[in-house]
Amino acid sequence: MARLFDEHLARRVTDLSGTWKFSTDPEDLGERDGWNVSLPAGETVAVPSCWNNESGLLSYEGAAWYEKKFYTAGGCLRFCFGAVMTEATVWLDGSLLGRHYGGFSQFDFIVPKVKEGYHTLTVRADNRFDAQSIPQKSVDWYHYGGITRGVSVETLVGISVLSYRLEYELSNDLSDVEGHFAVECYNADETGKTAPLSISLGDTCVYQGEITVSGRKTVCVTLPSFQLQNVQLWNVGAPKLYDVYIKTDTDDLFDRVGFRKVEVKNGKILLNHKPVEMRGVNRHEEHPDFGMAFPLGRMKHDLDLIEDLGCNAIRGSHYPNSQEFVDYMDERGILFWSEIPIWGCGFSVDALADPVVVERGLEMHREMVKYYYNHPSVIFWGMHNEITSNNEAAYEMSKLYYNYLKENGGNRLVVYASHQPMTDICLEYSDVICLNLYYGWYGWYSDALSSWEDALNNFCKHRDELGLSDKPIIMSEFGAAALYGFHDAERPKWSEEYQAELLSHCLQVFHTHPAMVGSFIWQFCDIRTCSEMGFSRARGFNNKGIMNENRRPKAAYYAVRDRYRAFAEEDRT
Ligand code: ADA
Repeated sequence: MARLFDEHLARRVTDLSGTWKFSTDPEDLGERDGWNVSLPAGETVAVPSCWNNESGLLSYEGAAWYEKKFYTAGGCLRFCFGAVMTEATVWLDGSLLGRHYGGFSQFDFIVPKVKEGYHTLTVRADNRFDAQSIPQKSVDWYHYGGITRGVSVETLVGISVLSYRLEYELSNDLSDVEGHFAVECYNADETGKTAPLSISLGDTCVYQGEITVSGRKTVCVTLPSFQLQNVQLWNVGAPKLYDVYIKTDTDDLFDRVGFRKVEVKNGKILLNHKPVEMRGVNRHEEHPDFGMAFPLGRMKHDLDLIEDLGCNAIRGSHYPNSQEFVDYMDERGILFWSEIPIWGCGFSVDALADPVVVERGLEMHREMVKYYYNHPSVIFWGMHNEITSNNEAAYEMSKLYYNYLKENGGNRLVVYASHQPMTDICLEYSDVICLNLYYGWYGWYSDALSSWEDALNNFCKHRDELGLSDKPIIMSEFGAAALYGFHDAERPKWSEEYQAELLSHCLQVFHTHPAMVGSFIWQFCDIRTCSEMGFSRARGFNNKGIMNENRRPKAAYYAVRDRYRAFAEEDRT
């Protein structure tokens, strides 16, 4: 899939991004009328894209069909999708390949014997919501639909490497690595086959052997362990990456990894044994011109702005971001919080207890772990955001996800964002306590800026009474809306001045509070949101960005930059 580097030299990969035939299906008649065999009418659109950015389709919710003709020299083909919002059904030449639920994760289908010639790939995307959707219909971002990330077709020959994970431990002094690779391989031949398999890590060959896979089967093999001495660590701002190259006689996979250790000790987050303060923003992968089909060039631009702010961390609110974006974090040495789109306020207690919802969420965690495991920048797995965490269903869900991520997620902290910390019964299942609080903004909080200190101190008392005093605290969301260009010397709410003052005040309070280890401003820039959010969202946008949706800075941008840069300077001295 789309990365910042080529993943394959030996494997043939054809990018299917570009022009596709497209038709909406508001009556849901496509399957009945055989659109999977041939899409009757339609216009030509670009993929990846969101259909909401096409004329007349801004608020279209329903099914839509995409069709692409492509040529192949034939063989065993793997169709790879970066993301389809939200439910995808895929056909090749009219035959069903499969379905995928969830708008923010990769998926693929392998078809063993495809003849040379022209073929038709058809996708039905559906962005409707029901009681078991993740997220639910009431969510604070726009209900986009479409093939939002890249599509490619790969030709698999002999034994190929579908995925891998590098599991490792660092020695106590962090200088040496003991690790092993686990590889997922597929054999495209009809009969069983043994092939050479080698893995290099940086300049060192860490495995050389053979692998045997039955015909047209996938296996996952854990390889013997290796040692590497005197490794350079991946660190914030100093991100050493090592190349990984996995090869069979007919296939290959290239990637990059980094070695670092993250842990919580004595109320601090330690990265490579040193306390780290997270200076972050919450960022949606959204732009009103592109929706959630966010272009690579704009990703770099966002990151340039985030670095200019003095940030060292980003929360990918509220779903797994594109792999390319996370590649950028790896190579820039920025810490990343990756989460799934269980966005609480929309979820009733019944939905949280619904086995279909719970399983869908678990599957999203499995996919997130599978695709992002080897990224050193990902130091937090986020289980959910602002669910009603004061009831049994939330407790059971948190326990299940926490245990899954702790067992399978590698050296990372597992967290969630809580908006009702005084009644939250799940806090034991968050390695760092992450609070979403809006003092100074929403009516159910005090407006006095001085209330932040009291709120924090009260919560710390509560945390200590729960016996959780070792857990550090992060302010994972706080902020105020400001309309870009609205200035007023009286600093009323919605003015740029009020937002700047509130954020500046909060950052200083958090930075000097002994229990706090970081902050994530809500939010990086204004985003389009959905009508369910009602009149509190002027222009149909969540306006709490420190920039507007076109990335034009508000006064808060400079106020935050002053604070974050000063904190960064303190870090250096
Ligand atoms: C919540 C939520 C965000 C956003 C924010 C707000 O904390 O997690 O997605 O909706 O509130 O702007 O109110």
